[in-house]
Parts: sequence; structure tokens; C-alpha cells
Amino acid sequence: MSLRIYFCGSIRGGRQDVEIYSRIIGYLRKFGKVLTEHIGNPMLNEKGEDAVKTGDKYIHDRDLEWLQEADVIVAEVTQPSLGVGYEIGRAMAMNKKILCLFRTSAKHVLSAMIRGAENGTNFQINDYSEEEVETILQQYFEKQLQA
Ligand code: 6IA
Repeated sequence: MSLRIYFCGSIRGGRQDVEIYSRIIGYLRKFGKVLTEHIGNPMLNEKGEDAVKTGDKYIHDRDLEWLQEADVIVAEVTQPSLGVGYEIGRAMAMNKKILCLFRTSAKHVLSAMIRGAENGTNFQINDYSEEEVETILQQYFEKQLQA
């Protein structure tokens, strides 16, 4: 059975990085089923019209079900997002495998609560530049598929 991958990226935290989310999701599809493809959709904006239709509780509960089902979490953490931080914390508590991707070219400094959570086993952070992202994912998933 193929891997189930939960991708996290900022929504209400700001949609500046939506293009890179969409590229990452494209690469992730090679390694398994991406449960959260909507995060790369440029039509999904932070204003939250969809949220009005479905309700935040529905979004939260459905996302946590997907998180529970996931084999691997990949989070693009450059653009700070409360939701992404929360998902990472919940995934840690579920003992999931987590890969965080942080773009060093950005002006942000990664939160100490994410940077400091790296543990050399199931929680990994990769600082990257855009050209490297495909190779980083390739290497990470080759390792996961061998494990
Ligand atoms: O705090 P943020 O909105 O930046 O949190 C983003 C993270 O929370 C993402 O990784 C998602 O998995 C999750 N999330 C937040 N909002 C949604 C959503 N719709 N649908 C699915 N997952 C979400 C919100 C409606 C939108 C039009 C604002």
C-alpha cells in the first residue's frame, strides 16, 4: 500500500508561498497519496469563504482524522502559521514521522519550538533553497521506503 502523506502549509497565516506548496505537493505525489492537496490550491485564500460554508470545527476535526491516518507529515514551515504549528505538535504527540522544510532565503527565523524539537529520529528539519526541494524529498522518501 502506498504511503499516506499529510502536507501542512500556511492558510490563514498568509498565502505568500502557495506556489512552492503546490510544487512540493506535485513531488510528494510520486511517493504516496497526499491527503491535503487543497493546501496547494491558489483559489483557497485566507479570507475563509470556504470555512464559512463548512465551519472551522469541521475543518479541524477532519484534518485531525487525516493526521491520524497519515504515515508521514511534511510541513513547509517558512511562512509562520498557527495551524501548521498546531498540526506539528499534534503529530509529535501521535509519534508520527515529521519532515519540516524551511527556506533559508526567507526573512523569517524559525520558531525555537519547531527548531528545538528536532530529535534525529522521527522529527527532522531540512533547511533548503527552492532548487533543492525535489532532491531533499527524494532522499527522505527513499529512506522511509527502506525503513
Ligand atoms: O493557521 P493556518 O490557517 O495557517 O493553518 C494552516 C494549516 O491548518 C494547514 O496545514 C491545514 O492543514 C490546516 N487548515 C487550516 N485551514 C484549513 C482549511 N480551510 N481546510 C483544510 N485545512 C485547513 C480553511 C478555509 C480557508 C478558505 C481559510
